[in-house]
Amino acid sequence: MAIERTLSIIKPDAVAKNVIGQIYTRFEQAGLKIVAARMTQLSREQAEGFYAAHKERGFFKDLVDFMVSGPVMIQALEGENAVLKHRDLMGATDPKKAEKGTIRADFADSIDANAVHGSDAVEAAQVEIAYFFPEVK
Ligand code: RTP
Ligand code: MG
Repeated sequence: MAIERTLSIIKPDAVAKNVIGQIYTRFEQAGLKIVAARMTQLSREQAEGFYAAHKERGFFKDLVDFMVSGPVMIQALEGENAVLKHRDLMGATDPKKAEKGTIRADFADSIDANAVHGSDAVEAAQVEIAYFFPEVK
């Protein structure tokens, strides 16, 4: 299986709940290694640029408003099958539909405040990692 990298964001709701460590433990226990990390508060420009693929969607403004509402913890994760493995740890976008034991089932409150972001494909991960960690090769 291929060693991949994926971009992960612990969103403002989960940072506010003080569960960064619990989420990091899940990454580590799944064999995902943190290869870059930064806590920051996103500007509107950064959040809009990051979610540009969604800019025509009805939820875009709510998504950007939420992502700039407080600090986020951004990390690049590396490991076997990292993109899918991370998506499995996250659970479904809507926490009400997320499987028990996933990050969103355990820590998220709503489809807007859904605790984590994860790249959805290897190509997207490369773009997203370069967006936040241009120094990481
Ligand atoms: P993410 O990009 O944050 O990892 O989430 P995802 O792949 O599971 O979901 P995506 O379709 O990429 O949507 C990005 C974020 O937009 C919000 N959303 N709201 N109200 C809605 O119907 C709706 N759909 C999506 C969610 O917060 C989602 O994480
Ligand atoms: Mg997505």
